[in-house]
Amino acid sequence: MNDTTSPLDTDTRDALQNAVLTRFKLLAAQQPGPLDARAALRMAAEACRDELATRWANTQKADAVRGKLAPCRRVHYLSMEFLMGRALGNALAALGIEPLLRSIMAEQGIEWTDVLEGESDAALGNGGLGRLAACFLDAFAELELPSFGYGLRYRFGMFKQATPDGVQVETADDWLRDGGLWDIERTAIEYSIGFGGRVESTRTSGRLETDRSSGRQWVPAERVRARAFDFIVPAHHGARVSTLRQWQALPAQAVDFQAVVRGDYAAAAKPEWQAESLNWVLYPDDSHGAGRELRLRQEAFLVSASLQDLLQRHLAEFGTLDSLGRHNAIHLNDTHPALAPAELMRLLVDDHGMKWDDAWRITREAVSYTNHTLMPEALETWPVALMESLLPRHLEIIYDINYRFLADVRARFPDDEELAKRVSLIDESGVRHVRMAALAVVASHRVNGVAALHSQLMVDTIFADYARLFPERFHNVTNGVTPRRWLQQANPGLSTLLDARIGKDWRRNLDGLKALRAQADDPALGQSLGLIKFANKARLAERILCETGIRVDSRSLFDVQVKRIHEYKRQLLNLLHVVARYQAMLADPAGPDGKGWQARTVIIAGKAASAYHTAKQIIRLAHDIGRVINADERLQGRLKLVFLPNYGVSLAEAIIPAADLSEQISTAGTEASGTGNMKFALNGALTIGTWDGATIEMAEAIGESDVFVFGHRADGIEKLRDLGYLPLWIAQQNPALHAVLDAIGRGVFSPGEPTRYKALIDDLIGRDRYFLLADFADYVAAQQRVDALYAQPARWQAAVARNIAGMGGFSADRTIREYVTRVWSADSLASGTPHA
Ligand code: 26Q
Repeated sequence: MNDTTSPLDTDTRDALQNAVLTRFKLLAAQQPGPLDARAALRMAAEACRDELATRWANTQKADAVRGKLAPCRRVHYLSMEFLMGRALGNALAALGIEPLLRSIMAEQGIEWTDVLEGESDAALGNGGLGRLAACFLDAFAELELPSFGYGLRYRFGMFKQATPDGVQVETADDWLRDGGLWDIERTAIEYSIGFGGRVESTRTSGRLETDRSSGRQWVPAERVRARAFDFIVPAHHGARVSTLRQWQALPAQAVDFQAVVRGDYAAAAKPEWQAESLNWVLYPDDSHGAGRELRLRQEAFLVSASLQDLLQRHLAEFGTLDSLGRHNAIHLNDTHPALAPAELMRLLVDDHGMKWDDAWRITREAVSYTNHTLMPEALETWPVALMESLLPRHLEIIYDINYRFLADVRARFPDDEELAKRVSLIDESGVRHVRMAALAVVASHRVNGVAALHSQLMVDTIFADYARLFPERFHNVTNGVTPRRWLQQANPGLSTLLDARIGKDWRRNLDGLKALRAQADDPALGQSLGLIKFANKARLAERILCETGIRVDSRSLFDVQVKRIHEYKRQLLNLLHVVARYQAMLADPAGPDGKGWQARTVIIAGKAASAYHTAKQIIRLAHDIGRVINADERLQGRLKLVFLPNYGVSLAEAIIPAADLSEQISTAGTEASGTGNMKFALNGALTIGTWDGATIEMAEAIGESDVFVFGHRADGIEKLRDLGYLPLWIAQQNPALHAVLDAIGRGVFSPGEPTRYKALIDDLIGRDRYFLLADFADYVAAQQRVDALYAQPARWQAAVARNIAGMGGFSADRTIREYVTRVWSADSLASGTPHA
């Protein structure tokens, strides 16, 4: 029995084991036929769920008492995305009953990995932002933070990706096909959500007709119900849990009974379809996705249901709304839930009769906002006309907030009308749009970026005007990842080694990893690290063979880039290097130092937004290059390129522990933080990367000499841009680069369609928006340093050990502690006077 993952005393654990066992036997007895892995999965989940539900009830009771005794803010993390992945392995580890389940399955003759891998990923997110939210829930539970994550229960999550002939094909992710395994339907927790309609004035002849102080009341044209489904997230070192409450839309009435009476069955069924279409599908982040009505409906639906839930809980606990801001934090995961302040104002002022100024103070106390991108085209805006038709009262409230805010700006800067224009919540430069980031900044008492550089650039660029107006609001909280999922569960081999070397406490106190640094030069440690990595690579190699038919050598250097496919992340730069290496290997088989070429397997995975043509071309190019290189016998298998389809949390758990080299090669200044970078280093991959996002802070913590840093820094990129960047000139100066571009552009890798990549290459030579060519030469040089170090296993492994040792600060637990002190604590309200 592994006693590291659960601190339960023996009696409690025995009781839990007995309960699970009894439940399991009961379920097994109800099975009609012999048990298969799928049925076993359901039974295992159900057996865990009972215990989780008990812990949930206990947690809620404790939080209600705690809220009354010592005011401690309850955190409400609003996010359109939670990328939870699979839950069974995590639940069993947290409850400390994995060995028990394993032995039950063995008795039943069921393969344990079949059970685990039979579970679908809950892929209700695009990428980093959604996975961060999931890591945060894990930390909420672990740190015993009174909290709720609020999201949508999408019927279809992130699409499944197949790549026949290298072309991305998207199919529906029908993850609820067999019903939810984990979530608990709360039939009693429902709220009514309105859309459309009009706003009525409740004043007649200048007098209040009702006691509502706004004198305004929204009369929606449509209503749907939001029903709560709770997904319970266990702590690994305690009996507390955190909650992910996901809303499911239901028709206001199950059927339109009047239509049934008329015999119009088509009309009778229609409302159902309309309501359920609300949380039908997760929108892909194509960074140009604004303006879609269904998306705006989804955002409003999430926000309204979550805030109604919060209000009713607060009222039940305290009986008054005055203290709402002191006791509740409402956190906006990017601008996607940025309607929250408008909706909270509406609920407080229109529905609860509060005065505007009181409601605004409470709103500002409660709300905080994290920004995850600097890319101007990714900043959310909504056409005023769309908002007016769908959310007329919210638009009015946004106008009112803006009116007061701009009056204040004009009072402080009377001669600067341009400033007022720039900071206005309404963009009037063309068709009028609501600027969601502006709303989020103005309504929050704290705004933060997700890594030091990003937070700095945020106040220097997109939010410069707001930072001048409200300097005290802006902070940095660098991202982190949960070591429970990303080390303990994903890499049992390394976990066991760490336990033996530095003890078991790193799971809850990742800082403890630094003790490994003193042992970095121990040859025995290096050897163990190498063996564990080799075993992980061998497992991945099998999977690669199985899924792609490509045979790779587990002794080769595994060079990995896995993340969403986006131009700024520069998967194309990676491909340019692969082709350069290919050409160099053919031209000079002896290698740069005459000792032959280091064998490499380059692995790429990631999804492209379905409407993002260039990203899809990059995926296709990876396949085309791979097809040529992998079949070229002159290389004797010393270079392979693999694109693994359908990247997601579970695939990440298999790939990351098997990586030798982690590619973090975004254009400096574009990747807000990155969190994959952290998972790789934690699992003993060395990083080749630009001076960008959290990679900078990782390099500082690890020691720059143990990270392969290359390329222009953010200020250098800025300078290039200002000077008038000429990519063509760079291509002409560098014969190797020229040959690479020429080969791809002429169709060497796409002989059946030689012009397939002409536009891609023309764009690189003509514009190169992400400065690939500017960083190419330095990237290739850094790759040579990688080869040279890998050829010296003892030195490589010592660097691996120092990398792991340096990662203690990148736990989501540290991140959440910082949010608590800087953003969510009652104290954070004291510093920085609420302004508008
Ligand atoms: C917006 C409007 C309409 C439809 C979709 C969207 C949309 C959806 C998702 C826009 C953006 C996203 C996701 C962004 C994201 O994942 N950002 C990443 O956040 C991570 C966590 O902070 C960072 O580590 C990454 O650097 C950042 O890219």
